[in-house]
Amino acid sequence: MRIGTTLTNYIIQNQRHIDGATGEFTGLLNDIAVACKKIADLVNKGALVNVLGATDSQNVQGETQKKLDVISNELMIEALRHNGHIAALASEEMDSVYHLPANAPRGKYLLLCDPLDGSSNIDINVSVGTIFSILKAPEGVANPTEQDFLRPGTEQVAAGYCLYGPSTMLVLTTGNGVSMFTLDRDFGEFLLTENNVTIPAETKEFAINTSYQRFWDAPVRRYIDECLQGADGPRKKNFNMRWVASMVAEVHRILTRGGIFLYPCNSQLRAAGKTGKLRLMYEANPMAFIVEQAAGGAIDGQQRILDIAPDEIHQRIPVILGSRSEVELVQDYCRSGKA
Ligand code: AHM
Ligand code: MG
Repeated sequence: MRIGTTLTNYIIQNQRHIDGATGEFTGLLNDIAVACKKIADLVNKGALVNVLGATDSQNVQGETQKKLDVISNELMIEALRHNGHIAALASEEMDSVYHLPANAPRGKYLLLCDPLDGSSNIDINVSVGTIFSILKAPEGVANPTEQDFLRPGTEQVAAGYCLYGPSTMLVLTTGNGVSMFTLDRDFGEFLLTENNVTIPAETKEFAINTSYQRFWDAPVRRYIDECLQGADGPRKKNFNMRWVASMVAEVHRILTRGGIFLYPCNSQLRAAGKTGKLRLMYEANPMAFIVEQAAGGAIDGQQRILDIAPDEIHQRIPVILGSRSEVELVQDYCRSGKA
């Protein structure tokens, strides 16, 4: 598709090729884009509109919510609840599934989202993002339950994220490659700036929070240790390292120039009764879909993330994603359990 095409045009043109398309999917993506533009505006204005800092509430995961976490969640709901494009919504910031008002028309999609990912970066003016995942709703169910959301990532109809960085960018897959759109603030529209995004298979850059090093399992320790040995070690090349602490920014970097991102489980998380840090439904699945559509890999260590059958909506899992050959190497180490 032509570079410079608006997101709306892009979606309409893509939908023409889908049998039985009614325009509802176009409407849904437009709703999401509207919410993202509003969030982008607030992130951009920051302290000027008093949206920085924490609230005194916690989310279901026991994390203190930032003001912008709560506001972004409200903006997503506001953009979607009366338009008839979704049947229900689930969010990292809400304990349970959000049901539409009784009088609101029901659509045929389920939306899952992390309204503002990378919360620890909000107050320090570093990139944050919104992540979303779209599933088909079960037919004839007015108020879908949590059970209806528990589908493996392979069933996602679309997934994407909006990165609030120096530029605001919306990155989208509908299962037919990955496209990037940049927000033209004068124009108020997301315009296509890159099509058929492909992650290079090889890389020399890794991203992991090394402050947890003493809690890592042996396979992760081995992989990172070999990267750090650089040209003197078994990898025979020097590696660079990055850690933004915003998954959206890390994935965006990997889509742009390759790399591997690891947020493994570790003994500290396990001691706290957790199975990982990142959430399967709001973070891992949509990012895995995008990364795979860009020729990369995404695993939990042992298996492909998209194949995981979820047990519960706020489930956490280990995430390793990025350049395919690196992800496969980590998987080999994890499967053989070698130190
Ligand atoms: P959040 O959804 O509460 O913002 O947490 C998810 C974020 C990811 O974007 C990022 O990769 C990770 O948490 C950073 O965690 P840490 O501070 O442990 O390095
Ligand atoms: Mg998050």
